[in-house]
Amino acid sequence: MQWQTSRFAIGLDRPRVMGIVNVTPDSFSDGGRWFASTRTALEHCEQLVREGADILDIGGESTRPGIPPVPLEEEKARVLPVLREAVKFGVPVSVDTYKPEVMREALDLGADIINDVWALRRPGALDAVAAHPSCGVCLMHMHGEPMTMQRSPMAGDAVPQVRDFLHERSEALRRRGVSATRIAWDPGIGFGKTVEQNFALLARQRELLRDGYPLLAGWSRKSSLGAVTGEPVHERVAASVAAALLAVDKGAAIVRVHDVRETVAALKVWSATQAALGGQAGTTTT
Ligand code: HH2
Repeated sequence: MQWQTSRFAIGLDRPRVMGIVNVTPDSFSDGGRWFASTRTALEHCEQLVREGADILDIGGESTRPGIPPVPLEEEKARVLPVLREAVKFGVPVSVDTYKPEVMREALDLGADIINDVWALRRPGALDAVAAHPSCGVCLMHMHGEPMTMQRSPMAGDAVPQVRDFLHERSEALRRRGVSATRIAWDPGIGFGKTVEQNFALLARQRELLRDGYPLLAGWSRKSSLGAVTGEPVHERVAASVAAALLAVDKGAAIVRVHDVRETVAALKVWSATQAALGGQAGTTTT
């Protein structure tokens, strides 16, 4: 299987690691660390690529519960200068945004993937992606909106609701002529869900694979991990690696992580185990 993106058909014969680059002052786990200047953010991009990131995901607005939206011009000023250089690093670059204006400018600068936590529900977002001939898109499930989502999480069995939602969003995109090979799904861990619902989405993740879209999972440092380990956000590396490994073992094609080096090492162990079973692990075809 491959994920078609602007410049790369990303081979999914082995699990892929998406390294997070938050160019924000207020992200929940690394707010402010890569925000000081474009150069700082780019150094971080380079480090993630050295550590084995297959994809870089650049974001300029935190989705941390309760954080107000960032004005358009501010988001562009944060993301676009970093993107302009990051597209030269030889790996696919994704932009984490829900604003169609940012999507369009990012795609013009050569972004490979649009990663939208709103799954293209904002006016103009479907069209911004559909207007591009080949960019990849990650559709993520979110219940409610970041300002309030953890105050009123979704009710009932999350798994079929997430699947139905992502199915509907994919169909909306395909009706606009976007091929299925450009689309990835993300259950949206921590986005308007209880701890139990997040773990149900991991335990039963294979139910989200039936439509045939590659699955991207973002557990890195999330509060559900803190809920079970009792650890504060900066001490959740081991828990995050464990969750990434479980997600891959249950069929995720891509994991979105802060701690690239540790995740890459863990996934090499997983791949070696798969290879011993006679599987396809170990080859690279980005
Ligand atoms: N999680 C966050 C942001 N974007 N995109 C996808 N596809 N999946 C996710 O799980 C996801 C996401 C939140 O994490 P982070 O970027 O570290 O924090 P913040 O939103 O506070 O910048």
